[in-house]
Amino acid sequence: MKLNMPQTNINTTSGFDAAELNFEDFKKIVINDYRIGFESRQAALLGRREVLTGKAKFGIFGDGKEVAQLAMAKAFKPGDWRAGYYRDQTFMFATGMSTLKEFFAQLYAHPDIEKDPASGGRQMNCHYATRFIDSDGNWVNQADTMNCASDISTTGGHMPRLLGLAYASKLYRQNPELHYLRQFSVTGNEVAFGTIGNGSTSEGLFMEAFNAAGVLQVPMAISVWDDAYAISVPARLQTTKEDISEILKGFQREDGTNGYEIFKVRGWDYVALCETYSKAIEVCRTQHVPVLIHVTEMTQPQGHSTSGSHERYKSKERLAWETEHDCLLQMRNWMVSSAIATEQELDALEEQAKKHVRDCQREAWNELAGEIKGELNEAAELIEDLAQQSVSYEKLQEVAAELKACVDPGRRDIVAAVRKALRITVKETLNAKQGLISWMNYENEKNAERFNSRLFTNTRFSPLNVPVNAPRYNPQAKMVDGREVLNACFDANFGRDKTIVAFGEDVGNIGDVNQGFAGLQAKYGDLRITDTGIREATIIGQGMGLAMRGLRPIAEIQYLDYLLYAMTVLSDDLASLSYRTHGGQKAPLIIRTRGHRLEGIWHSGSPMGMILNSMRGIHVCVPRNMTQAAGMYNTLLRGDEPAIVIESLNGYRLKEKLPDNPGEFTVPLGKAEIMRSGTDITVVSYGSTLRIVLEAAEELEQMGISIEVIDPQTLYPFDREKLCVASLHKTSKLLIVDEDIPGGGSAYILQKILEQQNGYYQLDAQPRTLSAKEHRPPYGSDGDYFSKPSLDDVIEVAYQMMNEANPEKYPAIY
Ligand SMILES: Cc1ncc(C[n+]2csc(CCOP(=O)(O)OP(=O)(O)O)c2C)c(N)n1
Ligand SMILES: [Mg+2]
Repeated sequence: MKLNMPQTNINTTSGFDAAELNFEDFKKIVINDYRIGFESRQAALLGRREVLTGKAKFGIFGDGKEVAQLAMAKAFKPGDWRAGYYRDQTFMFATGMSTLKEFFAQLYAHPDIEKDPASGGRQMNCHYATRFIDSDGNWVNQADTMNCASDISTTGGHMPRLLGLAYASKLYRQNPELHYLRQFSVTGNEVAFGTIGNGSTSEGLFMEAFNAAGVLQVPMAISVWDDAYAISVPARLQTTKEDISEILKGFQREDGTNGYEIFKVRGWDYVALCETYSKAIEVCRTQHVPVLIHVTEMTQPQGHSTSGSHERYKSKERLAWETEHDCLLQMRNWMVSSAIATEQELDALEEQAKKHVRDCQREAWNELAGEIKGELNEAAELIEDLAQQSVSYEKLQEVAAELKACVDPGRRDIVAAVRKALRITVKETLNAKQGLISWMNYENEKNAERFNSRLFTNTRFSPLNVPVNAPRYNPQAKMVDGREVLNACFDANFGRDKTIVAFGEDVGNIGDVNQGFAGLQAKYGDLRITDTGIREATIIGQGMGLAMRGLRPIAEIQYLDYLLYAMTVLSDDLASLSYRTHGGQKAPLIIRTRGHRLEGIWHSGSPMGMILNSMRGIHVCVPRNMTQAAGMYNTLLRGDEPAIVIESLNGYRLKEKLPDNPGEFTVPLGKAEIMRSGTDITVVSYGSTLRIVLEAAEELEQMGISIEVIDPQTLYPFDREKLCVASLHKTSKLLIVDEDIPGGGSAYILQKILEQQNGYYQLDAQPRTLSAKEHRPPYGSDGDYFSKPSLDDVIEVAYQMMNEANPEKYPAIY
């Protein structure tokens, strides 16, 4: 009998094929699995203690879910992906994607990617990720490694991304033009594994992703860890019939239909779990059929998290049932009764495992504590030096003594002590002060890297580094509808780069509602230009997953007002990806949408404040016309960071000159442009209102008022060359015009110019903003006129500003 598997690895689990395995080998694998599960349980128990004794702040663990995860790990292969939630520590240990020591490093928030590769100390414990780009931004070979997309705390929030990770395999399999990209996929043989708690299947995002995967037929394997609770709320109040696989039965595929394979298995039954995962993942991987594995009868030995105890809401009977059905206990009993191991052997294994976990915990703690101790000693010494020279000797000695007496000190204790010492000596000139300040500046730089860096991946592939390339026009350049400029841009890019895909509602067959993609599906095929269902959140997730796997998606949200339905994914997942992995993951997704004024309450929105306030980590482009939009797409498609481009809804049919190089010219991000020079007022505006401002400038000119009009072009980044403040040097007056609500996008711009660019010091009049009304714009032209800034409004506000400055020259109009 030969061993049809890799050599048993002592750290990770191994798959087995019972027919090929002798009993001794089989035993070894099972015992090794039990050890991994038991160590994981010990980590959870010890982790909770570390929180309760104050060494860590919060803990949430995977105890009670170990055995299913051992089985899932057996089916997980290099090239595969996980997108899951905070219960998956056993799976991560069993696959080797994480270690016990890293588990504790994250629990202690060790801000170092060497210690906590998942997040560099930024995420709560059990929030996992593998680093799939290096520090230069290069992709690692994803086909050879096991991959874990970075977890988020919002339950169900990862489901849209899971869809995209699975969808990438479909594209890699079905589009032969992508087969050369072997560092990302081996012809789509990868499965995207998702995990979710039973309670979180109540989230809309779960249902949306579930349906979409059934339509798309992608290799997505969802495991529901069902412990019958969601914190304190029982299944009865969560799920119809208290049974998620029961109610999803309609998704089961039948002869001649698409759909799912659905499995249900108990979470303490090792053998059944191994069989189920083997079978489920086989069909998922080979046939690209999505599967649901509903794992029932799971438990929570320590309750939900360190925030409370489950004795408060679980009955005695339930607690007793959980004790009896503890999956590791059940596995152990089965091992003994099946002569896989004796009680004594398992006792010995458990003793050894406990010690090993303890050792890993201590090492992780000592490494962080050691670093901090070193810094603390340096700071305390410098404060004592300062005390020697200061009139506040005693106070400073006290600060140093308090610092040295700190139990389990953190970096904030050290920096806070140093800042206090500097405040105490604020009125003294002392030699020792400079040493302390230099030390603090040096440490603050390191702390900024630890805690505040990598909102964007910021590597050489950043769109900010894409070379600037001007549009070229030949003398006979045609004037065309704006949408045709975009169409030419997309066509050229699709021809140039086979990894680019675009999808969204009505994007495929008709080439989007404004025909930017018209004709391109016929030319490039429906795998590249694709219609989707009405499901904004998972359109974004679909794009995010593709972007993480080396493709270049353009995900379209039909109208800006519908972005709300995708905000959770944009804000929680996409925008935070680089930050929460400390630059270890990227998803260069481009979101294409259109907005600003058109017609009616849900087609005229310009919620720029909403976007700017919730999506830091995504570039925000607001092109004034389609040529600028095309240039931005050309830039973004050559960079590797996420961005949203908001085209002006009412601009598609305006005539623009068609450049000769529509797929090549670039518009740099953060480059503002002076649209018109003037001397009296600096007016900053973007998108649709910019046209109104330019029109107003003509009439104002006739009234003797000269305005300088600046288009920032992108709101984030904003005017990197500080043209706005330079303009204020000339005009000393600032007016911002947009069509968001008052205090929305315009307040953001105001902060940028007045505070960041120091524009405040140039003003000789109150800065003004002119925006839309607080309500949404009503339908019809009158609704628009009385709700959005009009030509008349712009002229009058600008005039009022001049009237305030010089009422004699500019008497009030009315
Ligand atoms: C979107 C969102 N809503 C609420 C929470 C708060 N929360 C954290 S865990 C949890 C319960 C989740 O239950 P379940 O999905 O069954 O997973 P379990 O913890 O039981 O494994 C809740 C409500 C959250 N993290 N995210
Ligand atoms: Mg639950």
